[in-house]
Amino acid sequence: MKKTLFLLLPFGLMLMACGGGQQKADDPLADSGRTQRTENLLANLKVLGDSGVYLFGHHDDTVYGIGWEGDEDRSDVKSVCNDYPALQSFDLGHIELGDTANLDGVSFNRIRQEIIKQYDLGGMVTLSWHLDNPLSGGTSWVADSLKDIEMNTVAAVLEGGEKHELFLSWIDKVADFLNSLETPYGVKVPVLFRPWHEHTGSWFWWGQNLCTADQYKALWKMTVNRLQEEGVTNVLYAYSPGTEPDGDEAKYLERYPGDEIIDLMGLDCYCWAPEADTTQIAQYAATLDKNLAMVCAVAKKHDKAVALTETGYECIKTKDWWTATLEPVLAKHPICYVLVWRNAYNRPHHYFAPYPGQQSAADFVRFYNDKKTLFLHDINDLYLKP
Ligand code: BMA
Repeated sequence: MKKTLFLLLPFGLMLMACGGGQQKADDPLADSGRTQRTENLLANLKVLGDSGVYLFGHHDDTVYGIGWEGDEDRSDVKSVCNDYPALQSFDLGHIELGDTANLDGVSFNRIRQEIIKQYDLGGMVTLSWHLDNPLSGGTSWVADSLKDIEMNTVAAVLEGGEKHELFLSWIDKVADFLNSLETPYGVKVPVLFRPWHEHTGSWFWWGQNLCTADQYKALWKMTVNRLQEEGVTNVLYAYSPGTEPDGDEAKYLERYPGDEIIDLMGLDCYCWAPEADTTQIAQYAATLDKNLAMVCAVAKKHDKAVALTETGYECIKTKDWWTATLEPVLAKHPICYVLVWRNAYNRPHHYFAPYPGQQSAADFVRFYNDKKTLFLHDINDLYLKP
């Protein structure tokens, strides 16, 4: 363990140790209607941001990586630095269809198992939802051939729309999954849900040019209301636009669904620079810096947690990207976590974390050893009151 922030054993593990796994844990609701542990997680995320340290996260970290798929207890990140990310991320895309596996082929049973395991270890989980298009039958992504239909999808799922009932049944499938995130000792596992992301661009059917601001906000309200009606008490909500607001607070907030809905404000920002293109890498760093400065200032005004909800350099084409590009920008902003996207087993050249032998692996270990980055060994429980 390189840095110790939280010293207590996870509550679940304590009960398992002394109760033989049979005893039910106390899982009280806070005044907000959410579980106390969910509120504690939010409070801890704010403390992290204010403390100048941040969790490191990786999407689909423990379910596949470069050259492997479905192994137990494996992670490309762990293979490089001997520690798991403090934050795990998974996607619920295709849960709405009633499928047993998500759009990237990971079974929902396995995702549930990984979420509960991560909770037992005191770490955090975030969930995205690349759901299909209920009107066109296409994917989350806008296809030119379907554009006319996709332009009307958000309107169609709102109250009065032709797909409203179908869509509520899709949200109910998400609710069933969230409600099923319960440990054997009866604790609902808190997670951060991040639907309707990158809406400031126009590549998803809920994107900027595909619906009005009011429709987008109504989509959020409908989602959260329905999940609440379905008894979901273990979820925090993240708002994560892309970089299109370009540092402009008003643009960032144009479609913000409201303080009563959102718990964490974020930003998705990627580096797609070709090999050795130092100019483009520097542009990424400048864009990240500018946007994070604005998002952190807005989050402070709204008293929200704040994070870099998605980032990464596809194929990590420079040896020192972690400590020369990413870390210096993150050090300037009070974020509570950074999440890099997946190491796809099914899509060549689509990876964002190092694996053994990858050219940035040694630099990633330096990033790991930096006092500001928190991995699983660095935290003990994000669900206890800070
Ligand atoms: C995208 C890509 C896709 C993937 C989707 C959901 O950014 O990684 O290949 O299907 O996320 O994980």
